[in-house]
Amino acid sequence: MKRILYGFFLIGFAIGCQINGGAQQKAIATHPNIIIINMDDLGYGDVGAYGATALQTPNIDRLAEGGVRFTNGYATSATCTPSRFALLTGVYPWRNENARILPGTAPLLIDTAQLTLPKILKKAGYHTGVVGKWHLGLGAGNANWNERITPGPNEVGFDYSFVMAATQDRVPTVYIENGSTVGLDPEDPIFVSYETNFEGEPTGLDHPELLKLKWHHGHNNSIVNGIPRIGFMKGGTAALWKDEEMADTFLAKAKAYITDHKEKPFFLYYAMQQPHVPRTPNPRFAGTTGLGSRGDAIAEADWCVGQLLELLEDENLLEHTLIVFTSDNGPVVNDGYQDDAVEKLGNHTPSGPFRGGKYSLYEGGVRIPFIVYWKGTVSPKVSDALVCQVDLLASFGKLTGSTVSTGDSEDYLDVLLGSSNAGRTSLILEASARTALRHGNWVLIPPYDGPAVNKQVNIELGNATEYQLFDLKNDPGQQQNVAKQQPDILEKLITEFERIRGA
Ligand code: NG6
Ligand code: CA
Repeated sequence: MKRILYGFFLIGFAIGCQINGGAQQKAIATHPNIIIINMDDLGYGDVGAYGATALQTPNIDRLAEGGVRFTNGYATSATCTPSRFALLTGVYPWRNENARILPGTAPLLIDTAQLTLPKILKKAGYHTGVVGKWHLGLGAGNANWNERITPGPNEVGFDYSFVMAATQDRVPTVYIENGSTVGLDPEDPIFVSYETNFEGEPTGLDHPELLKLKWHHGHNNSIVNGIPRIGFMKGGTAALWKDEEMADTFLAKAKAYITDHKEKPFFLYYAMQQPHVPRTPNPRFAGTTGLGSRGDAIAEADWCVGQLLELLEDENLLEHTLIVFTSDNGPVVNDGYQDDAVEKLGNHTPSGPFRGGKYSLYEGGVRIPFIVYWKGTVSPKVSDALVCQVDLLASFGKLTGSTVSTGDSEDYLDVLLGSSNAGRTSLILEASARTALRHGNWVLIPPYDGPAVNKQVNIELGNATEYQLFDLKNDPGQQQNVAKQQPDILEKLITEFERIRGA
């Protein structure tokens, strides 16, 4: 009831309408709760609704079957930090040269003066929270993890934050709640460095006998919970996270956030850590899929999604909550640990029909699951409209009554809600600072130096000495470069690419 009254408040004061019988409906229609579930390295082909058969994802499928399932949904980038930067700021990541995979010691990437999605929603009366993977830098650089770490999520629009600083494979391996390390014993301070080890501390390189998970490439610095990480860390024993409990921990925080803020419109950015490495599914899920730890981590994540939906249902919030389900970038099977994901992959194809994966400029890097679910408001359908996470800012701005423009983020609310198919015509794609253009059904990849394949992860990166042009309509797997056969289209796309890139 309070929620509805609050809705009246918003309609009455923020929009200036008369309060009348229709206002209740209107309040919910313009100010639903918003949850963005952003998975980490989940591929297009990892979800049942997107064609996976070797792996079951019944809860994500439930969202897909009851909502708009986009087949042309994109992250802006094939890696995490830039992708998340764009999702939260509505700005293309290649405009910010620091938007690269960040170490745990990096300063906050988002300027505190910058417009962000949570800031827009806050202004519209929302309570805003982030739970999960941050990976957008914290503090002013080389943060002191034993004091309040600022600026961070709470300074760029989130009222509440419970995050890991970077990635599960990077130090510091602790949770940070509203800027403070959770469970820290002041007598046992944390020290972090990405340059040098701390005297006497074992590393994955020197002490393989201490490892429960072996490294394959990189990931041979400090050992935490028997897992070798990227970066060096010492101390903070009581605060260290337990990897196998991470999913439960984030889920509990996400659920508590919802329960605590259900009386008011809320925005929850639930940034799940699966199936990024190290894949540490809870023992309840280990071994359940036959696909090894990567599959088991996805099964665990799917269960978390189910738990969240159950809570929303129990709280009678499902019809008042718009849910976006997506992933920050495409999939990778071997991302640096010997974790059986390669050996047990079988016929499963994490990138679905697409070429490449994480780190790649090919579709596998950036084409990701993208579902919009809003029970009772959004009608189920499959949409082939071109949509991108960079547009969530302007679109949700529109939904909640503000007209916002960052230059890059455009309002596609009608498309996201399934009432229009007129998605983007052009979109710049990024992978490790290289960019490409999707325009209509065409993809243009300019020539880039560098290896064609990253052999460590076994992924084609999209680098070639000549322009590559693909017709996704006839060739979604990007097998035929038609740049030579289609000189007019090639020229048109080069012009469009340079126009947007400002070259
Ligand atoms: C890479 C890591 C990889 C992963 C990635 C970030 C090595 C060799 N590889 O540098 O394991 O952590 O960074 O992934 O260290 S992302 O999803 O956060 O972008
Ligand atoms: Ca990622």
